[in-house]
Amino acid sequence: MAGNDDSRTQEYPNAESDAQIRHAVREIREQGYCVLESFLSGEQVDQIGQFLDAKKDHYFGRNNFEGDKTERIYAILSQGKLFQDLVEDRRIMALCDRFLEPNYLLTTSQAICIHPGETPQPWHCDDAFYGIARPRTVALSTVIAIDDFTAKNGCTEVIPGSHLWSDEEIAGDYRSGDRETDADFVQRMAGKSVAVEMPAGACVVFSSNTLHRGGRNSSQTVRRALSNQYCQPWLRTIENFYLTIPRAQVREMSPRVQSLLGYSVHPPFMGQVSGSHPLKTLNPGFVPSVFRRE
Ligand SMILES: O=C(O)CCC(=O)C(=O)O
Repeated sequence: MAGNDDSRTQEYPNAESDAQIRHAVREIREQGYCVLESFLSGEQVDQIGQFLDAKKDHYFGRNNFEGDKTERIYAILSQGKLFQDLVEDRRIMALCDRFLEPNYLLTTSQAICIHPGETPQPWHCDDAFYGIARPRTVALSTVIAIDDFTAKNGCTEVIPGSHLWSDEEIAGDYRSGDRETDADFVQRMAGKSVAVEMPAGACVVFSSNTLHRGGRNSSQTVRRALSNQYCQPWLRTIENFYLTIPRAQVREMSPRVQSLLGYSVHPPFMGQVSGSHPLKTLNPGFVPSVFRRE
């Protein structure tokens, strides 16, 4: 995996969080995932829970992957500073600094609420659509629990160690369509998976090439979560935030979030706008040079 320079965590000088990050880096490297306990405060959990409850029943998935009993609210960071603060949380940024190249991007930011009766998602990796040979590190995913995550209510499930599997070893996982491409895949994974049970406010972080899925919800209540995911600065992002989030709103966001949304240049010139830095597009009246009158 990328990022062997331990000095980079020194950007986050608090000794306790530094130790937490070092431990998390080790776990992600060794088993493909880690859990950050007490990631959110109780107040944040309550506020996000209330927000999600107010939005309930309008965002059901359209296929077995999204989940027809699962609600997904994409571009959730557009819904307030509360969500933007989580996108640029210093612990997550420290992990991204370790696994991704500078100028990494936010690739998706969504709420995932699994309703009672939902079946397990197909086993998948969040980077399956990038044609780069495995094992690779091209993205980092987070799932933040807004409810206690249990094996009964559809907590995230992971296959420890699968981030190190080759393309041949992983063959049969979900790529597109409705289910895993190999009918035996689920059987082959049985006994290898871990249900990531964790309290509300905790966060599971995993390498994008770790096999995982949202579990079956056989409880009577909704399992609510947020998922922010980050990718290398030279990849196409899952969500097209340029077209989702109005520039007037991006203008009010922090410099870090602006950069994560792609208002940044990956040297020497990836992301430029008709020869200008993309941040210039946030100035009212900006006109790309190609459209300017002489
Ligand atoms: O909701 C979860 O626990 C995981 C969801 C997931 O892996 C996905 O939608 O890509």
